[in-house]
Amino acid sequence: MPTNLPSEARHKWNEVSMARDPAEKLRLMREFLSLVPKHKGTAKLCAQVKRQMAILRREIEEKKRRRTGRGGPKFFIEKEGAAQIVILGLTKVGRSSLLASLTNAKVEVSSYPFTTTEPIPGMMPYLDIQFQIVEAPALVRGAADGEGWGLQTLALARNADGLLLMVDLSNRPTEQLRLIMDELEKARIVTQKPKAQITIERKHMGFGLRIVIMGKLIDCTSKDIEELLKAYRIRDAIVKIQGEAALDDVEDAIFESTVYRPAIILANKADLVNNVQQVVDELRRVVEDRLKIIPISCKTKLNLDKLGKEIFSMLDIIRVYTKEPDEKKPSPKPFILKRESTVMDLAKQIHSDFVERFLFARVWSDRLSFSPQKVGLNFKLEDGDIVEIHAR
Ligand SMILES: Nc1nc2c(ncn2[C@@H]2O[C@H](COP(=O)(O)OP(=O)(O)OP(=O)(O)O)[C@@H](O)[C@H]2O)c(=O)[nH]1
Ligand SMILES: [Mg+2]
Repeated sequence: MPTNLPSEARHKWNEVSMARDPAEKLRLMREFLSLVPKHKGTAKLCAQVKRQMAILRREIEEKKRRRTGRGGPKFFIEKEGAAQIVILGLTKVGRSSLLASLTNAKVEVSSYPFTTTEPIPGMMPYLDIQFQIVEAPALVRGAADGEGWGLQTLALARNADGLLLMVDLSNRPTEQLRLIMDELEKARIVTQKPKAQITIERKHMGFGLRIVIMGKLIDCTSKDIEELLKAYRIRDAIVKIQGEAALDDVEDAIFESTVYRPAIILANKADLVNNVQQVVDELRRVVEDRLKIIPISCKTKLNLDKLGKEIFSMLDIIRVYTKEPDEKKPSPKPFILKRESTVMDLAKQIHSDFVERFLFARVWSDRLSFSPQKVGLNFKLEDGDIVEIHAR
């Protein structure tokens, strides 16, 4: 999204980012739009800002409703368990049926559309951990622009650790999948690991600019990034760049960061169609092989027993068990870490000062030629490892 905005517009956007009060933010966004010249090159940006304005308006409404005690749908569900997984799909695809099959949640399944009107969580046991599965209200076309419960639903997806994209095999599934993918894209949620991941964390005045490059810059230098940020009057922030990023990607991130959420496609109601494989192939073409597609049936329970494993592997996580030096057995409850995590990541999760006090660790695992093995902070952990940390 190369925009070439006039400098007044860039400065205005800085005011938008700094504003805390939603009504004030909304007013500044309107002013920002009036400063953006309207042409093809800025159309995408304008649409995106309008979407953010729609979300703000909803938030303001929701706050008002709560003040007057009238309730209303919630935006977020507090995370529990090893990960939060949100089920997204059009109405009547069987989201509630799936939630009821996988978890203990009490949900209403019905043959009428739009039965679920607010997010409903349930806990799904898998091995010795639990996933929190959340049924989101149905997606409709235009969700990302505020249709139906679209904004709440996509906010849930943005906040989740992973997504189950559900379609009904008996009812034009490729169209459903296209709609879901379109709305996710508009909401800047990608289901494929992006080349670049950029976060801009605004800091207090006088903090200065800190640019942390953990990946590679494409056709630009950190000086260019500094210049760009200054053009937006962003003077105090930490900018983190992972992967391969070009200057345009950084400019994109100034407006709204793209988030990556891993996803699996669940093709439900396989019991209703005879040519399941053929329809699954058609679905595969929509996502160009990028996502895993699993035919299921909530009615006959087809493949439901495989979902725990699939979710676990989609999330790229490992379970690590800690042991006190003077205990015989490790704690039964594992720590959940990202794949490729090290002893240092584990130590950080246990306690903020554990890394400074760290002496050495001992690791037990069948994959090692002998156990326990004495290791340092950079030792890479794997699923099932038992770790005993020795600290000062
Ligand atoms: N044949 C068949 N019917 C199913 C299956 N899964 C769900 N259904 C039926 O599909 C209808 C809708 O199911 P729900 O689970 O309520 O769907 P939902 O996606 O939660 O729908 P809303 O919350 O209303 O948007 C119900 O009549 C279910 O019995 C399935 O695998 N096979
Ligand atoms: Mg439902």
